Amino acid sequence: MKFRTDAMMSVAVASLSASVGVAGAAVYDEAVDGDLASVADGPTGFDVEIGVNSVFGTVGDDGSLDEDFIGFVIEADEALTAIILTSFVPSGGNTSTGFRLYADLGSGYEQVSSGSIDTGDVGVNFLDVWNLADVGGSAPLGPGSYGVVLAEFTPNQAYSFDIVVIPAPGVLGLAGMGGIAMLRRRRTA
Ligand SMILES: [Ca+2]
Ligand SMILES: [Ca+2]
Repeated sequence: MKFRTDAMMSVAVASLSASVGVAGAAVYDEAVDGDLASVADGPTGFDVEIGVNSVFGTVGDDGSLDEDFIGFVIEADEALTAIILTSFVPSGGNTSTGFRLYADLGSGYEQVSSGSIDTGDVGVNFLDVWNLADVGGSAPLGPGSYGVVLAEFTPNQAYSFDIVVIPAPGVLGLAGMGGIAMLRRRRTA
């Protein structure tokens, strides 16, 4: 039973990913669009769209602290299903970089979860890793202003990650299936 519900979830997620993958989505590439702002300066805005939105950057440039802070808005008819690390290339003998979730909970952006990445985290959806207690408890996350911060003192750590946004009606179905899966696990436990 557990296998079947997990498989059903996998199929649902895969079909969702496939359907949103064809939609137009945005790219923020520091090499093209400029260095992302520091935490103190507030986020550089990223106009995400339904689909898989990709961010490419480096932190720690020039041997001095370079934080990167990107902010994006999930609209009322959208939901945030994943923030997936797609690459990480450490340098300078360091193996990890801070990777933190921010949100504007009504009085400006603040950190809602700490965290960090290393090369073993490529492919991981950080909505399954971060503490989401302040932003609804679990993915998918609803409408709001979110941000991601990367911070590292070692020069030239390169990273990329995807921000996956879906239409809100699809979220209800997925959340419903998740609820069913949880119920079934509880029954069989
Ligand atoms: Ca940067
Ligand atoms: Ca920066």
